[in-house]
Amino acid sequence: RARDAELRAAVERDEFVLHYQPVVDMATGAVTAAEALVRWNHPERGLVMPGEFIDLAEETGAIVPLGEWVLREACRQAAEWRAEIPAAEGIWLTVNLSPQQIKKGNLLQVVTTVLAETGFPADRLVLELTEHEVLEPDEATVALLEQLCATGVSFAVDDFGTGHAAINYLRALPVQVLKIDRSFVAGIDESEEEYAIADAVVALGTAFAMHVVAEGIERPTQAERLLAMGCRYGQGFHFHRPQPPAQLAELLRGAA
Ligand code: G
Ligand code: G
Ligand code: MN
Ligand code: NA
Repeated sequence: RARDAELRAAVERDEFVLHYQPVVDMATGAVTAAEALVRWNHPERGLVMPGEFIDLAEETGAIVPLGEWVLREACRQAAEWRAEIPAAEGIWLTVNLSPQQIKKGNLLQVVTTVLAETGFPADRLVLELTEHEVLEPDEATVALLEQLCATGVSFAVDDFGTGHAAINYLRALPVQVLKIDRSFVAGIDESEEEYAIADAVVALGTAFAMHVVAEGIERPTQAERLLAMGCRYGQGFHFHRPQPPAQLAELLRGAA
């Protein structure tokens, strides 16, 4: 309870910051998207990573105001980049959503308001859902995703492959991007079996006409093998680490 109050107070006090991890077109190295990742700039502990507070925030519901802050701040920042940097106009902004935001928050209104306030274009925003949320979506969730989709925003399934989602739901939901979890990428340059599994997942995404993004790419051999499978987009330390806003802006300026 004390830590819940601390988290909520930290949102009020504006103690969170966003870092951004680029997604690249592996054929060209060009940045195609930036994923907003939250960090807590704690007055005593320094920069605290989400692994240390997201689970608690989800349990207590503090993720709802925090998630709204993340969405607003990411759209505000990205709109600023679009105004100043030519290469920023062509990229997508991706923001992680918590299941709580879908179930409890007035998400349609939040997204609509944030886009209107910041001037960030809906068709450049991608909301990342974890596979657990699309596992057995209730009618209200399907309706909400369809309403959001109608505003022009897109959806990505994050950590794909870890939630045992029935692939049937990929057909029922308006999801345009599949992010293959890093656990499926890790061994593809070391084991033929791991390669075959990743290859099948890429084929699945392609069959559903989705953009496929591989996560957690740490070595050039992994990127080469993914490209050979037909997976065009990648994210991982081999390309770029999550970085503070100023550093991402510099990267985008250099791309012009
Ligand atoms: O940033 P890091 O790279 O350590 O992220 C760890 C985890 O925290 C990831 O699974 C990521 O999806 C999650 N995460 C990071 N930022 C956010 C956020 O703004 N909202 C939610 N719900 N999860 C986030
Ligand atoms: O679950 P989600 O994909 O939203 O989380 C992003 C998390 O993955 C962040 O914590 C980020 O630091 C981490 N990450 C990004 N690229 C790599 C990578 O190449 N290797 C590993 N181990 N982690 C990564
Ligand atoms: Mn993500
Ligand atoms: Na992920």
